Amino acid sequence: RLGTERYYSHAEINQFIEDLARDNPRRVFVKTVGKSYEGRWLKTVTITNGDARRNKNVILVDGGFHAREWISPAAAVHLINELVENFEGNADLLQDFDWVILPVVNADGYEFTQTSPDNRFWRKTRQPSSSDCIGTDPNRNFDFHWNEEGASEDPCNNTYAGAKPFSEPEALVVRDLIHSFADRGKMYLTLHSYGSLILYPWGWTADVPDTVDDLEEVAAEGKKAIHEATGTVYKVGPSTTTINYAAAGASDDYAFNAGFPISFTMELPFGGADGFDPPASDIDRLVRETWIGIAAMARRVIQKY
Ligand code: 0X9
Ligand code: ZN
Repeated sequence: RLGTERYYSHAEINQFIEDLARDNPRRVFVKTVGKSYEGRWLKTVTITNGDARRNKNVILVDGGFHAREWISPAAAVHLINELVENFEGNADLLQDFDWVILPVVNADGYEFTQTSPDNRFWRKTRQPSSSDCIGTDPNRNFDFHWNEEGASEDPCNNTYAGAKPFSEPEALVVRDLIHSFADRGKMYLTLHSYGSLILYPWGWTADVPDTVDDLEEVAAEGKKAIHEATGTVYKVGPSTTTINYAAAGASDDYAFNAGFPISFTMELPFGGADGFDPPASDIDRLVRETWIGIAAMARRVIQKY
């Protein structure tokens, strides 16, 4: 089990999920799903209840899209810990659903922010562009209304959409995961920071989907559970009007369009001086709180689908 006393590296997180699979061979499975631009292995962990039933519905969670949002991989790790170590308390969450988690999507960027204080607030990937500037915003790189709104064509911009859709190997990995669960994927959750928000589609337009009531109902469940547990006030709403900008080419819209009936970006709370840097002493509180929200949303999803 990884603790919450500090932020862990991508390599440590990979080691942790490998160890977990080795120690729980009937319930936990690790799969290498791709490689980052710089060659880091991207691994998913699938958590089941060990009953060997195939093709259950799936909840897909990822973290670490944006390099500097360190609390996101930490929350993904905590969720893995909870589902595996406290599996009796969470039996209902694994009865008819499997969970698939990719804790650090942007492994290169995450590593970059962790190896020098100067790079702490790097956001993008690390693949060079046509200019001297490095990196693409992986959350503008998906091929759904790509580069139409709230994305930049300037490789030096923090929201650079990339030379073409899916130019980034890390975004391709998430795309393939999304499609691999297209029929049985019921909730897609991508963990970001910051803002204390649960955002649902669309994020590329101010329009809302026909199923807005379902999205609202599930998200409200997470908001309520968190408020009751800790007093933290999350805001729930359609992405574009809630975060106050449209941004096309993001993974949440892509997953929703691909068939996940529930798809959320969860923006964890502000922390530290810049919002992206909650002190290590806050990790435990934040990841526990996040898990409470996720579990509540999952329970509602399991009821509904
Ligand atoms: O802008 C983003 O990518 C996300 N916010 S962050 O501060 N973590 O960068 C929000 C994405 C919301 N979803 C869509 N716009 N589709
Ligand atoms: Zn983000």
